[in-house]
Amino acid sequence: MARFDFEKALRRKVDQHLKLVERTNRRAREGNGVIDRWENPVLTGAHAPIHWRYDLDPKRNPLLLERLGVNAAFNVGAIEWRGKICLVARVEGADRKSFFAIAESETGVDGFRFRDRPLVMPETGTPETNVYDMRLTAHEDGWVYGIFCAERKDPAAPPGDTSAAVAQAGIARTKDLVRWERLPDLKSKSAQQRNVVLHPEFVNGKYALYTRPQDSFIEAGEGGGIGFALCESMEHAETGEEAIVDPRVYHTVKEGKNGAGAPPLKTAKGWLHIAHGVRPCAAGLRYVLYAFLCDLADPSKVIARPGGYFMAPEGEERTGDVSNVLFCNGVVARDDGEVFIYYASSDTRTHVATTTEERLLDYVLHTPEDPLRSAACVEQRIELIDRNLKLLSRVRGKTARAYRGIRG
Ligand code: M1P
Repeated sequence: MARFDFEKALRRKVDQHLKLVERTNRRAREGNGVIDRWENPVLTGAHAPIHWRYDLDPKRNPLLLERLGVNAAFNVGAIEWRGKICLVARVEGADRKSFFAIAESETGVDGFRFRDRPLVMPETGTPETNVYDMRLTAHEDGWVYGIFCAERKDPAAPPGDTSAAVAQAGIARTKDLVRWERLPDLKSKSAQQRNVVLHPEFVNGKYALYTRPQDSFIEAGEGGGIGFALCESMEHAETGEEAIVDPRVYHTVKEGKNGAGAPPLKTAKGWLHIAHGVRPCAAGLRYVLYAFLCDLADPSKVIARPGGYFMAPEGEERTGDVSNVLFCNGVVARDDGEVFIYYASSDTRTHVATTTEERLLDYVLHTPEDPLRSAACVEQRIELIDRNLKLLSRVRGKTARAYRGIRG
């Protein structure tokens, strides 16, 4: 049998890895006008550096076997940082535990590379089993906060139940994206908290949090909806009542549950939110992305609520470890109005969609609300159709002629 050539095998791996991290990305086909998708995912498990996964010492690992595999890189928090876009990814090891790691890129659409080491997140006195889904907020108090889900086995679980878990909001802060100070977890009246997001500005002199009060780990039960609560301090964050600003609603894209995404973007017309909505169906849960706008002076008040979703899983996005899921917890808005929406598909990989503040505002302000009944939806659509038909019958020119030609 031929002798295993360690050097050659490693060379092959390095070449393959470089090809992946250096590949350029291209805007994908025409979209819905609201956003543009890009052809390649920007971050995957395979982007994890080789030295995170393999022991590169030929004496200890003569056959170059993978020792600590990486399963996926998804649900990223995002921030523009010293001219680059930094993503704090949920990297999931082959052992199912997630950890955070920063990948950065000059362009925001390709060339993301993980830093040399994953992020070291200090534990609290009650260590969690799993951490994931960090939202990054550059707060006006001068800190960058990372709020994430800290999950522990339910101490009240009966013997033999190895699944019951408690999700709480973990809180950390940093000034350099290198050293992270862990603060006590958020205290709230809710048994479970996931998808907690810190508002970037003080509201009435207090910190403001978007929450998701739930009574059980997966199901919303009697709870759910996107909540809003104020708290005095982030060093001992504790909320009182959580007012529901965006509730779950029967037979909509957020019937099962919903959750705030990235911190809202401040625009001239209001605070713009990108959130996820979940509906149950025979195939399980379907996660889509939707948007809404809140009042600038009162961020707990929704002022525009377009119906339905603006992004749902498409093509390869539909399948993965948890299929039929789009999830977004990281958005970057640049000073020139360009917006990068980082979203994950099916709990497996990270993609980018680009748009502009102008398009997003047009979308939230001029897309009609969900009228909540089939008959009302038909009425809404016929109103659009009638206006268009009238317009088309008057308009001359090549496009109108071509369009008249394809009509039934
Ligand atoms: O598996 C889909 C998502 O499920 C959870 O989100 P939510 O609490 O809104 O249902 C999270 O575990 C999330 O990480 C995951 O992507």
